Amino acid sequence: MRFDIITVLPELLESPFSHSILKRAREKNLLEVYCHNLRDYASGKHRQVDDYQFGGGAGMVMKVEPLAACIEQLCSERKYDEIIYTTPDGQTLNQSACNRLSMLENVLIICGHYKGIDERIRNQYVTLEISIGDYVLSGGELAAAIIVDAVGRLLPGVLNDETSALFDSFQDDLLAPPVYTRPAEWQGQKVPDILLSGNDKLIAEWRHEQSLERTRTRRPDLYEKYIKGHGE
Ligand code: 6GU
Repeated sequence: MRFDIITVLPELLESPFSHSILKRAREKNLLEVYCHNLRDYASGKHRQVDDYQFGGGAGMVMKVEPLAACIEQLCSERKYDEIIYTTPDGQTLNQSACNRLSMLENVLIICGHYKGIDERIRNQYVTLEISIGDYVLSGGELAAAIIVDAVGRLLPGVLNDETSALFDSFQDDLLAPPVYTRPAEWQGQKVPDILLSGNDKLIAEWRHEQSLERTRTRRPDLYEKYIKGHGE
């Protein structure tokens, strides 16, 4: 899978894809990530990418022409399955959206900045608008990094234990159960006996119960959805 990311801050996106799981995914050519500096597509002495908004008001707006030039260039090189704009007024990212995106070949992400991008770019090119939650970031780069991370790790062959993504929090609408590693006792806190029992069936049942209980107390909204879907 290939991501192209249009940004005014390419430096901000160097590190997130250069470590651990995503680094390995790129080395194995399962994941490609290319960042494009919007300023390279701006003209004039100042290579201006933003401008005052019509109608007045504080805050700059990302200009049409550099974005259009960059998008047109990239679209002439390959067909994109989605052109995503990261914005607080987009649909909130969730696991099912990540699952769907992980099945695509080419995805272009436009990182918003300042007051956002000129509405005409959204009308003309954008096919999907994504927010990562109900709070405001200073720019869309960290949101883009989150999308690539959450989607990239789902690609077949990226995780060592290919099944492990299936047991993530949210993958079946339940939160993950608690986990422990050595030592078996620390500061008077003991690892639950059942995890040391070696009984895989009982362990699986315990984990499922813990998932249910955790979801019920922490995310009643998810719990409702799960119970409705599974008839428990
Ligand atoms: Cl995608 N961008 C910005 N600037 N703020 C956000 C966001 C995105 N998602 C939540 N807040």
